Amino acid sequence: MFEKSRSLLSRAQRVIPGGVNSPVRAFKSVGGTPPFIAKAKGPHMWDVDDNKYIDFVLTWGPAIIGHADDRVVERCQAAMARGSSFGAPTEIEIDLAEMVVDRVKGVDVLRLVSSGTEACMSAVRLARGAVHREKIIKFKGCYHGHADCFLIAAGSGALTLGLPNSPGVTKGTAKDTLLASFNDLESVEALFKSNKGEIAAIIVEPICGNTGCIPPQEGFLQGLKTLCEENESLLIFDEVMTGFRVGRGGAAERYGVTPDLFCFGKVIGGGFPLAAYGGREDLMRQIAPDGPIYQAGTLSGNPVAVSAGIETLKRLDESAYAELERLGSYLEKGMDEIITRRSLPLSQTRVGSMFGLFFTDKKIDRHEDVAACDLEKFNTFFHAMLKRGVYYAPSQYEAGFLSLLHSEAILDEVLEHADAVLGEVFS
Ligand code: KE4
Repeated sequence: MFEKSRSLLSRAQRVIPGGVNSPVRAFKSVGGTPPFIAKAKGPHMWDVDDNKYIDFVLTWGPAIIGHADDRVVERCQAAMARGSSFGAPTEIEIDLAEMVVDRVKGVDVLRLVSSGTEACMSAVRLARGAVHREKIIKFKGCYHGHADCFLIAAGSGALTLGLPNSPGVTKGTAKDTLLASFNDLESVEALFKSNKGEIAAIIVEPICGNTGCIPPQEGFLQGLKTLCEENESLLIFDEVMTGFRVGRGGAAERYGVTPDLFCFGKVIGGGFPLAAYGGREDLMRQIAPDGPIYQAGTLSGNPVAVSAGIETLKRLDESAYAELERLGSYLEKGMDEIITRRSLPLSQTRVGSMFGLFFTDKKIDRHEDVAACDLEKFNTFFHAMLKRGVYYAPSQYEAGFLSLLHSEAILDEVLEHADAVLGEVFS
């Protein structure tokens, strides 16, 4: 089933760390050989051994209108024929920026960059430079890319001082990142109390998407905003995954909480290397060349990526989000029926077309709860579904995604496989 992928993996491992260009693709947490993908179209991918998959990863979120959309392909080909990058301003960068400003309340000005990491690290630099403080608060289990200040594990002790969670991250960097628990406002208040006047910002995924999918509890996001206002710190929503995924205006609109700064990625680039950060005008005007806070990028806003982003966002109108909600609910209800009929120790989370399936019967409120899941059973489920042509994210700590093309017929196929597989896994 995976012969060609196996031989490609050993060839790849000779010249690329782990044979992959991003660690999660190596299937380390689920084991086995990652399929090398040959092509994708709509809700499907095919690997080099010609196995076909219903794709719930969607390149970790971007392919919300489906892979290789005809109009996106057309627009990108036309843009490419005019030159892929000029290192100079273009009109379509303004078009995309105006689309985001129009869709997202609280974004007055934004800057396009090339990855979610770049967006998040730039937003943190801006916050620190604007309020002249050095510390930030992030949440255990939230991921904001691989910038040093984010690769921090929870330290011990009440102060929850950060510790590097990767070699190469200095203690000097780690001391300025504090760790709190998601959906736990007291853990945030404690950090503000023990670091009075030193915290520049909170950065948070408004819906956790990197420890499975964990929605915010009622009042949590507003509570963060209030704590920031009381402490003259800034609130940064990392909407790299949720932006334009969970609604036209992202999670900020869905939960009615407007942060000071936003980070976007994934969907905004329609599968191309394109991300952005933006927010309050008084803050964004401090970014060079308007202001002194530096950030730059050779390929930022390149016309091919921007063309893909514009075409994708154009397709994401209210009817598209209603359809994504309908399909998400269809899958959730179908899984719920199986879980109830078979009385399985599984719990589901979902926000629109972003979902989590956790191998525990406990409620999932934060990262610590996910760590208590039966990861072995998840791995068995993952591989059994993969063999049946359903490609879940290769980790219990990742979210799943639907596209507009994951029709009810396709979801029925998934549910049939899931029913059979879960029967075996829990027999
Ligand atoms: P990138 O630098 O990978 O474009 O974005 C980093 C990032 C920032 N913020 C959030 C909320 C994110 O989810 C991400 C990246 N997400 C992972 C998926 N869990 C990307 C997959 C990967 O690392 O290969």
